[in-house]
Amino acid sequence: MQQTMRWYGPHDVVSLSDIKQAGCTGVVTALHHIPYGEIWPVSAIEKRKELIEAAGLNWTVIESLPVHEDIKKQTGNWKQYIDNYKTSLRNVAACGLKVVTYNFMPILDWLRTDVNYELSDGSRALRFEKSAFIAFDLFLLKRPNAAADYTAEEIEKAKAKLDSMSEEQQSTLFKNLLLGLPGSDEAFTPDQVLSALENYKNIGPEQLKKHLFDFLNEVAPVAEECGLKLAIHPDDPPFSVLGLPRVVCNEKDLEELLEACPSPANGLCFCTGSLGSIPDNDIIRMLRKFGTRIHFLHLRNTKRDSEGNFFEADHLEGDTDLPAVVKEVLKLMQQTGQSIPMRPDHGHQMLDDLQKSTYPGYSAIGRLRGLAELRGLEMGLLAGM
Ligand code: DNO
Repeated sequence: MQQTMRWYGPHDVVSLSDIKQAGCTGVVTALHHIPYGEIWPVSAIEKRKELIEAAGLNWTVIESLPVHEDIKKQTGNWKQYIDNYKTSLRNVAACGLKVVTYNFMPILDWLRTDVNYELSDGSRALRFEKSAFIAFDLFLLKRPNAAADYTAEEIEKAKAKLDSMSEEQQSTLFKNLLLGLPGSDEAFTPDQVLSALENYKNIGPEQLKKHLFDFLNEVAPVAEECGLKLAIHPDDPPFSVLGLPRVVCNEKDLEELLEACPSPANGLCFCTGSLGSIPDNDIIRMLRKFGTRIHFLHLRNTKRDSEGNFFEADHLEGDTDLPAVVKEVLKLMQQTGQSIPMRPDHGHQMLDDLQKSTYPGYSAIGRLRGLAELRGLEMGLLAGM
């Protein structure tokens, strides 16, 4: 596997040199300063690429080339935004890039109720706690009609959760769930989220799927023509949140999206962490099934409980059998003769990371630990193959 780490750009506390020292050959990054929907100009792509190459690394994957909200809703200037997306694809291909990650989650990206969950060894992880999330939705965000989405028992538990929290804990919960989109330091305001939610009130999952497939059938031919692979990231967590449709959650969703646009350029960012956070997803089966359409791998693990809560476990622990995953990936790469780029996904905040402020999940040492374990695993398995 091509070993990479995510780098948020020149202002990232984790530097290119840190990433190089972690043993990566490349980075995964994006031009986060360009507003969603605007064209990525060749000059800006080249400039970023030169910076990365000067540090002795490759720009292996773009994560992400974001999809404008108008495309997801098919409102406003969505056609123009699709044209812009195609131009950006041509521009990144002209600069020699090969893989483009994106997602189709309405409004928000990944969501966690706790970004500082203390593990027994003193390190800190990201966690999703269902009752805390419902408490946020009902009592802090106060989404209209939210109660209709939950059972009486869920509401009661959420109320008890809220009552057990100090004011400070409630405000931290609120802040965690309104964190800005990846790479942005600006949080959402509650009003922004509530009015954005209002715009989705007539868009159900079937409609959103149709919009996704329409988008793919427009952009995948361009990607194919210019030698790019598209890699959609699954929804995280992989279920509906705040009444929003989420349509990239499970085997059926992935199967439908690959069939709806059969171009080999239309593929997946196979994230074992997102997909593995619900028990219905059989990760190994999905890997076997979608193998040649997997263009990028996010390797991490989660530990679920019976209530639907989960936290991010060490990379080789948790509910997903990562050794079995890596073994399957190695077999796949032997069959295709292609090396798939991967990154250890979120890492724990540990050792000196605990004193630093990084994007939640993106500390240096925790990810280095994940990467080193995965690298050792790969080498060990290859030796026996
Ligand atoms: C979370 C990441 C996601 C991912 C996007 C892809 O840490 O895996 O934010 O980058 O969903 O567009």
